[in-house]
Amino acid sequence: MRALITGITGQDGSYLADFLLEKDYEVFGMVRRASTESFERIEHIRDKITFVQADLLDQLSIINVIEESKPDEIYNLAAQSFVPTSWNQPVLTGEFDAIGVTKILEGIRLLNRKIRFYQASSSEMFGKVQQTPQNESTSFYPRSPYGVAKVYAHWITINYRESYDIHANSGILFNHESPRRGLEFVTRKITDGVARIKLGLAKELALGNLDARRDWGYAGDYVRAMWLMLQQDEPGDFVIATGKTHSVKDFVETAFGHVDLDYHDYVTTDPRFIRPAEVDFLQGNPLLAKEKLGWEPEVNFDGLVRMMVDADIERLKNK
Ligand code: NAP
Ligand code: F7E
Repeated sequence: MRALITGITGQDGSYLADFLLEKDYEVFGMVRRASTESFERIEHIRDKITFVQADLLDQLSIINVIEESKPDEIYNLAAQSFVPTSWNQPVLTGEFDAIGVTKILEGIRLLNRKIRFYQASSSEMFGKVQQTPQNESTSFYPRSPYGVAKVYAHWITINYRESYDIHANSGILFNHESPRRGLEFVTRKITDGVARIKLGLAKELALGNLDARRDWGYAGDYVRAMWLMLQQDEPGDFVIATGKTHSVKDFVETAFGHVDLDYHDYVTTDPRFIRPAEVDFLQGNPLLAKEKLGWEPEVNFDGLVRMMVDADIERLKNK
């Protein structure tokens, strides 16, 4: 089997590449041109991946990589994925995260409609939640340009499924984290901060809204669900989540507690990290994924926090 992964240099792309290589896939990774490489997360497997250069902004480049890699499956993980940036660069976020998806679907439509497609949809589409817990039929109410762009991407995926009979799938993934998570996202910011404080490299950690609640899972578990979707006879939309919700404060408390520190001594709040519109509460219902895909998460909240804190301490120990 041959798979093309867009966003292979990102958190999910790296775990998915690990997973597919284990399954003996031939893996093609779409990367964009940069003056310095950002291959850190895939350094350990880079000789097993065939890299193809393209950009979500460039339709012809996408057509060329599909033609070159001749994939059975395409996983579209590439995106501008940081919510705060979507207010500073709303147009770019729309171009990447919404129209970029149409460009890949157009490539499939023109070149080979048998290619199975995975779209990285997001719990940010639920935004100001209309129902709890959120499932595949909960209405969307996005609260950021990122969320709005992902709603477009979600519906264009469904539209190409219905219009052209393409095996196009949308995974509505709730927040998933790991030691490979980008440093600006709250979980990794916290575990990196805890590690620095524990090792004497920092004195405090400034955060924004500590009351926001998320359904946090482990990225390594979530990429398995992406693959499972593409193995089904029928394409579909699936919520992927743990079903449990925790506040940012819970995450902070657990992370500091893991290294025997009291977060009250170190955490400050800074209005710079407060968003123009917030997603206050998310909790997914992964029942359909359990029933149809046989998918369940293996790492729980405490296990995830410990894994991330330990990895950051190990990384920073000799600095
Ligand atoms: P990430 O770590 O930020 O990775 C994003 C990837 O997209 C990087 O490889 C980046 O490449 C690539 N990219 C960005 N703009 C591009 C462009 N114009 N052309 C080609 N490649 C481009 O994100 P992630 O956490 O792995 O998330 C993967 C996907 O799932 C994203 O679509 C995200 O929106 C979605 N999602 C994530 C979560 C989550 O909790 N992690 C939940 C739901 C949905 P560079 O290395 O060149 O920057
Ligand atoms: O924020 C609060 C912040 O940036 C989580 C992306 O992968 O998941 C991610 O989006 C919460 C928010 O993730 C800080 O206000 C407090 O309520 O880690 P985050 P996100 O916005 O939920 C979804 C599913 C995606 O699809 C996205 O691509 O934490 N928060 N203090 C903070 N957030 C950050 N970043 N930094 C803080 O200092």
